[in-house]
Amino acid sequence: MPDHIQTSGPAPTADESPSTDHRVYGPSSTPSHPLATAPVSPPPFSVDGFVKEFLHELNTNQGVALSRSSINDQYLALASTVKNYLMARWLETGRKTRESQAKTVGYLSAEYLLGRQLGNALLATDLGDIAQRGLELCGLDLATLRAQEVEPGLGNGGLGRLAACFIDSLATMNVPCIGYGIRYEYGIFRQTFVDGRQVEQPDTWLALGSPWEFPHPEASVTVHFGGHTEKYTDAAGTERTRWVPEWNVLGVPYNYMVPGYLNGRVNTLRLWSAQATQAFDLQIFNSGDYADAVRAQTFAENISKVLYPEDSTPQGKELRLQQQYFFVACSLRDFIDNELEEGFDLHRLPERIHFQLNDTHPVIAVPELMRILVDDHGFDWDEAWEVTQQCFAYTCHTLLPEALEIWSTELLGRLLPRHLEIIYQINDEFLARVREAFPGDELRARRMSIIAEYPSRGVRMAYLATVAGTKVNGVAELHSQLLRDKVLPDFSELYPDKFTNVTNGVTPRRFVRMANPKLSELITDAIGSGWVTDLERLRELEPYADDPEFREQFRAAKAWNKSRLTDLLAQRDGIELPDGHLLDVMVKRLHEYKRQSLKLLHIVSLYEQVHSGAIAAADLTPRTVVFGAKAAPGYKMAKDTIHLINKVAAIVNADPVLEGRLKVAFPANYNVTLAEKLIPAADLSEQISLAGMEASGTGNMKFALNGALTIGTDDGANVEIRELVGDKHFFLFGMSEPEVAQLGAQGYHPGSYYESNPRLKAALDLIWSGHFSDGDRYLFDSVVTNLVHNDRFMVLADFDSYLATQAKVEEKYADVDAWTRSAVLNVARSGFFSSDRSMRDYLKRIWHTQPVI
Ligand code: 26W
Repeated sequence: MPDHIQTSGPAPTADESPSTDHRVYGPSSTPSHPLATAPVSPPPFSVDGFVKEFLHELNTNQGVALSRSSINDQYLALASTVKNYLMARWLETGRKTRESQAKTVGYLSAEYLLGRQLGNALLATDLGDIAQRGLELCGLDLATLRAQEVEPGLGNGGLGRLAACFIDSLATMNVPCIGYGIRYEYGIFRQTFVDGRQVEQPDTWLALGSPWEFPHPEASVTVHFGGHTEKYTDAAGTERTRWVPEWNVLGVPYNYMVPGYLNGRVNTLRLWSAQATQAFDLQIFNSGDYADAVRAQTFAENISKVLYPEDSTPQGKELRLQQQYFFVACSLRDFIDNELEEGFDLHRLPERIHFQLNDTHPVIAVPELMRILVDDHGFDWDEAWEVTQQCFAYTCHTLLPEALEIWSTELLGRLLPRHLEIIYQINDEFLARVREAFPGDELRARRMSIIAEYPSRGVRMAYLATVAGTKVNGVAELHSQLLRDKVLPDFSELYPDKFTNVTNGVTPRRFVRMANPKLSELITDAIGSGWVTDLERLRELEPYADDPEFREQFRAAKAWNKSRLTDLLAQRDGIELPDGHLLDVMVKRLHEYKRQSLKLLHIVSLYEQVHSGAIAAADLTPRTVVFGAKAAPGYKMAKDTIHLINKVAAIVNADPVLEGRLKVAFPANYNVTLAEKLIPAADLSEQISLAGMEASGTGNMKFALNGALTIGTDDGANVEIRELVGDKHFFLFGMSEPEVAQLGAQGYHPGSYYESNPRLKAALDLIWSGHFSDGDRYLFDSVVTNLVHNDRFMVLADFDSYLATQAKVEEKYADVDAWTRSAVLNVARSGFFSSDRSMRDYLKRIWHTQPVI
């Protein structure tokens, strides 16, 4: 911490300083001009109205004439035009929510994987056709302008995308919600491949302007860090504690629209950006040490500089904790100061807000609310705890023990000394309760303590969230069961009613209606358009599975999506997608538990079997395997696996024997925008994680809803997909979770599978031989050795079952009608996996609030 962080400067005089009391709203006297009192109205919903608005934005906002406008100018003007159609709704939503004093959902998430905004805004306002026509009349092409948008990649994977789907659903369901998060200057890295290796590039998503955000510096929040605490006696003679922080930063809110689908509601996503409280130290500057003069600024702004690209193993970095506390402190202050009426009695806070903790990342919000209530609002401890316990609920998104955050008491004590004190007091009272419930069971008390003593003293954030939250939920039935039985058994025993499940879901607006227009049209022609906001209506498609005409059109839609993908990958990655291939797709973060290596062993084995003459290339079902996966930069095994996949692809794709039979494609930089083109084109969805490892998965849902068949283990939400679509329409393979547990318990020896399975051995040996690495036997030695001698995620144990099931896939794919029938039934029976249904579950079981019509 630089020694000269500004805590307070000379106050500028009244006449030269803008008012900072942003809570003074509205004109100082009664407006008389009719327009000043008229409700804000959107531009005319017509082609002419649209063109007029667009040209106005281009000329006045972009400051260019159409004839001199760049594509980026045109895109920014288009974005502003669509925003203007949404603005009236946004303002009206704000007014209605404030007036209704309804309970709001505060979604606290360190990540939001939003995807491109323009297409979704056009869908929500039904402006698509008008915009298309209006732009044509201006000599412009909507698709070209849509392609100009850089997606905000403010998340790593599943957790971040789920947050984006959830806030879309809440807006569409007319539920008051504020999404709170961090406006990273750099989101998830842009992935490039150099000689098949992942190379990360910074994500400069803001470089060409970000038209969808509204900064409100006047509503900034000062966030404190460091320092110490001191006791004092207040006027009433009560002993109190004050925090004397050492440094602070400014949190500047950026508001983003979250438009509901065709319902006139626009909720808000408020992302915080860190700025120095004093941008620039003039004295130091004048003393000539320019670098030092701005050190404070850079230090402060580092807090929201970049997203941590890890999605499983926390690095325990101080900056990460600063990020977590920064956005949580801003959000709580913002809600209490700006969303509640002046003088609102905070004892009633639970009537107005329920904060959902998106994993452990925002859990520091619990001691922060206690600090605000006790230190700032004079509550006594029990009063404050009574309120705090009703304001939070916690969603766990993982089963990997190493993904559960534990913050060292050393770091917490240094950065947030008051919060550590509060956590200790919460823990003391909690352990007293445990000892009361389980007298004499000190081992249990030690096991359940929020403070871990071993290997070093740390705060178990998942335990703190469980103790403080009203509810704890997993994100799929199996996951929630494992949370109760294996991850938090002691807590499930102490608080049986606290544990619940809410199976994940995805928004049908972006991942069906927008991403798959051909299929959407077909569905709407058959059952009407109600399915977009009531996805269970897809059930009405079941009879059409037996309708040859419908199946034909269904195949035509899939073929259209495939040709659209072919064009995209050719232009984007120089990848040629062969025609008429079974499109076998595996897209998700690269992680050993997700077992991309199992998919790779399938490919290598097919290659080896053909070259050893065991099978004829001609007997292979023409298949293209498409991978999409980013690896956390520090995750070596994941990066080596990416390298190996690309090296195998190069050999397979250049092999004349396999020409037209087997192809491997690995487009770089898998993100939401690519997913929207890839998923609708897929035939086969790879969901092959080791049972008991994938909390839920959400890609699996998107594939099923877009008519791909799943090959998968009974893991996460795969179980519920299989139960709903039916065994005949799902390719189940591998061990179940209990079988995995049993094999693990009895001792798993991957080497024995290697030795006893010739086909498996041949495939592994081929990699080991250097065949895919120009003869270099060492390049991928670590990958193969890890599988044969360690194999934590039992790839070798599930190999046979996987390959046998892939053979069933080929068999079924040969029966076009049977395949299509199953694909239609997957769509028809996957309505449950709408994030609207997930929201209904949260509203009913956890948030106890309802839509405001
Ligand atoms: C601190 C590092 C870190 C960062 C992110 C640890 C863990 C995470 C996330 C919880 C990882 C994640 O994205 N989990 C995924 O969440 C999805 C939404 O619930 C699930 O569908 C996936 O199964 C789960 O892996």
